[in-house]
Amino acid sequence: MGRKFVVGGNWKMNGDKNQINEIVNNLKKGPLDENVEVIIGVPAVYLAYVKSIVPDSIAVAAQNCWKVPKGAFTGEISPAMLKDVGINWVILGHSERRSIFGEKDELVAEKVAHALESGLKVIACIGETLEEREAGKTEEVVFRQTKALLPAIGDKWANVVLAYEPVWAIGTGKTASPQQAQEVHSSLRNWLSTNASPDVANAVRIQYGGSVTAANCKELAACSDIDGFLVGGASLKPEFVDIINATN
Ligand code: G2H
Repeated sequence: MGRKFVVGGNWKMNGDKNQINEIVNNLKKGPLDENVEVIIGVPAVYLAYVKSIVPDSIAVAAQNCWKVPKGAFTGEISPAMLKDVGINWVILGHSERRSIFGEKDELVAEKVAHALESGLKVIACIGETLEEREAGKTEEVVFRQTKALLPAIGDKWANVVLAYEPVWAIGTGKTASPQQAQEVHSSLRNWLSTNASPDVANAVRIQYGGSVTAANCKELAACSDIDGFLVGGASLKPEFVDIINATN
């Protein structure tokens, strides 16, 4: 199938210069599997600093951006600004943006569209809450969130990674079992085959996110439709190297 494994770190609102130096030194020490694409999602204020100290083989991502190039949007940053400081990736639609900051599917789609138009690559996050899962609505929610992205992505699927992150597994220590994750990834791929195209479904990389650790990553990585991880808490720790190397 040839989908390159892709592991993202999402530091969220964590880290200071000392900790960042430690994390980056640890990544430099590795060794990291050269066949894995690595992207670290960094708080906005540290993006340029991190970019200046990581090897080029590690991409740096913003954790959010706004939907127009510039203007009176106090506190926001644009894809053009990210590109200007050498940042080529952005994480959009993370469940914390959706639940804490009220981002709806439509806004996430607008951000994704503008980020892609501006030449950024996007990790687009989707996933259901515990309530939705227990109500049997996992697929309905994940398909709805993805459907909103289709016109935003258009023909730019090569610049998109999807991250399936069941909200009940985020930062809770509860990981989706490999079977649970594989089931959603596989049905999402089938849905994409019908609603985007078979080529898109076959080529798009779908990361799993939600309490991924060195202890559970290998089993998850062995699932045929899991093409990488988006890692929160563990991306701040030395075990992130083991997660990057999960397919070895
Ligand atoms: C999900 C994940 C990173 P964690 O939010 O995107 O966080 O691994 O801490 O559950």
